[in-house]
Amino acid sequence: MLNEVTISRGIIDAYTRKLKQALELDVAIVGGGPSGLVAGYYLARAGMKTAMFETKLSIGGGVWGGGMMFNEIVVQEEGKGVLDEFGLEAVEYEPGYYTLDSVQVTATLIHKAMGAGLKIFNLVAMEDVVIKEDRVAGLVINWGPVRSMGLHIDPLTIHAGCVLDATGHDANVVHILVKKMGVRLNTSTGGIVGEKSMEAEQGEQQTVANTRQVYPGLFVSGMAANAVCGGYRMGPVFGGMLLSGEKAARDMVAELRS
Ligand code: 48F
Repeated sequence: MLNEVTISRGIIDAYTRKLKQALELDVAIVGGGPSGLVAGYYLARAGMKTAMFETKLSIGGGVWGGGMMFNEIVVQEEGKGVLDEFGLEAVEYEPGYYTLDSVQVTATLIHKAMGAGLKIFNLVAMEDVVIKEDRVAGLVINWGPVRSMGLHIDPLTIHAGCVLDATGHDANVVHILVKKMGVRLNTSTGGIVGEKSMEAEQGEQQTVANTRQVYPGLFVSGMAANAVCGGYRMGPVFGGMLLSGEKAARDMVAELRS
């Protein structure tokens, strides 16, 4: 006979165990889009204790919807290596342009990243960062719905060796840091440079070039990298997002091992 209370206890105990294990991390990733998921995969595979915090119910950010809700994405030649790493088969549309089903891409990125050891907390939002000795040293977190409903409820805190802002166009982690701490960033102006309009070729290259540590302990990837360091948008071509996640992971592993 199924006992409803055992079901409840199992969920509460399992979640509590998972959350307690995430209180002290090597890397905390904010945002569950493609760059964050790819970073999470490579970090976990490198043995880094990594967790992802995503404010929404679903993980995957801007991949699900493809281009204007046509649920296909394009990946160019440069991103093919990451697709192969994830076992994602692409259809060559024209030389150098591959199409993939966006639902399959999202599901696969999540599946592989979790299989590698990434822990994911959906419905959990970053609302602030922890600062220790002029370094970002963790996150202040709260339930996503608490934040979106503006409820007056104090948050909880986690510590992390590095934080990755993978929150897309909004670059929410960097915005909070600059707003509250008035710090100087590792960008051309020292501030948030801002995202430019559409130019896919440059945007894709800049997404990778802009992936970096912008303040001690705080890295940026994906559209957040272009929003913070200044770069064009590129729309539903995703090679740069995948390569940005890979580079962010590489840089954070190097930082944590230094
Ligand atoms: O925007 P998003 O998919 O991140 P990305 O890795 O990829 C960008 C592409 O999807 C697309 C594009 C491709 O050409 O331009 O836009 O840069 O996902 C960002 C995720 O961060 C979450 C948000 O809900 C989304 O799923 N997020 C934003 N703010 C917070 C957050 C926050 N404060 N706490 C937790 N999650």
